[in-house]
Amino acid sequence: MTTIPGGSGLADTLTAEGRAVEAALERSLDALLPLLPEGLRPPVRHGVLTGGKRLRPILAVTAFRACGGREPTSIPDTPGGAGDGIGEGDGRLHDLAVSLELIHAYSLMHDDLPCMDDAALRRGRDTPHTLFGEGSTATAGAALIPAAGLYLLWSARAMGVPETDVRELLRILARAAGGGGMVGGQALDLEGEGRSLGREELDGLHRRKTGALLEASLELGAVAAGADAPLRTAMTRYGRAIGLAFQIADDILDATATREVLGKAPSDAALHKSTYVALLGVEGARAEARSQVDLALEALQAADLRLPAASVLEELARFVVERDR
Ligand code: GRG
Repeated sequence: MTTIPGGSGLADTLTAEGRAVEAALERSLDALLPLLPEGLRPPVRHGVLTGGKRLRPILAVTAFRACGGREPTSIPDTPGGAGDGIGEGDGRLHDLAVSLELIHAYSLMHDDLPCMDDAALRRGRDTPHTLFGEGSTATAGAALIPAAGLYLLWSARAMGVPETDVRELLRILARAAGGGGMVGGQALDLEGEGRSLGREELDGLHRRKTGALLEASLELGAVAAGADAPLRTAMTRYGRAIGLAFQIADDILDATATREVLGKAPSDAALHKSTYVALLGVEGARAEARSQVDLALEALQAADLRLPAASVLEELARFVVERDR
C-alpha cells in the first residue's frame, strides 16, 4: 500500500477514484479483448490490470471537476450533488480518463522489454514479457495504442462532448504520446544512456518522456469540461510543473528506496542514466521538486477553480513528490 501523506482526505479520494478507474479499465478490456487473438489477451490483461497508482486518469477526472465539468448522469443528482459539479456519474468520465492509462500501460510494457530497460519486476510482479514472451508483450502493448484513441472517441461522444472538442481531446492524447512527447522522450532516454546530460537536456527529455502524458491528463480533463482559455492554461501550467516534479521524485526514489518498497529493481545507475540526483544530489533534487510543486500551486491559485476538486489538485501536487513509490 502506498503511504499517502497529507491526511486521510487524499487517501480516501485516491481509494474511491482508484476503484472507479479499475472498473473503467475492466470495461475498456471488455470492449478490447474480444477483438484480439486469444494469445494476446493475457499480456494485455496483465499490462493493464496489475495495479499502479492510476495517477493519470485520477488527475484527468479531478481537472474535469475543478474546471466545473458536470458528469453525465443516468440517475438524478443527489441533493448534495446538484450544482456543485459532482454529479452521480455513470462512469463515462472515468471511461474517458482511462484512455490515458491505456497509453501509460503500453509504455511500461515496452519500457520493461529487454531491448529497452530490461526489467523483470514492476509493481512487485513479474513483467509481462517474462511471463508471456517478448513478441506477445510488444504486440499486446502496441494494440493498446489505437485502442486508447478509439476508447477516447467513444467515451467522449458518450459523455456528450461537442465534436470539435472530441477532436481536440484526440489531438491532445496523440501529441502527448507521440514523437514530440512520450515516444520522443524515450528515444532521447535510450540515446542518453552512458552519457552525462546537462540540466537542459535532462529537462527536455523528461518533459517529453514523463511530463507530456501527465500534462495531457490535466488538459484532457479541462477540455472535456468545456473549460475556457484561462482555466485550460492553469491546468496545463499545473500539469507541466507536476510532470517534472514527478520525474525528479522518481529519480530520488530510484536512488534511495529499496526494491521491496519500490516493487521493482532500482535501475538508473545500472543503465548509466543521467538523473536529477546525479546532477543535483538528493537534497538538491528534493529542493527542485518542491519548487516545481510551488509552481503548480501558483497555477492553481491564479485560476477560478471549483472546490473541492481544486483542493484535491493541491494535495495531489504534494503527493507527487512525497510518495514512497
Ligand atoms: C517502442 C514505439 C515505442 C515506444 C516506446 C516505452 C516507451 C515508448 C515510453 C516509455 C515512457 C516511460 C516508461 C516513462 C516513464 C514514466 C514513469 C515515471 C513511469 C512510472 O509511472 P507511475 O509511477 O507508475 O505512475 P504506476 O506503476 O503507478 O502506474
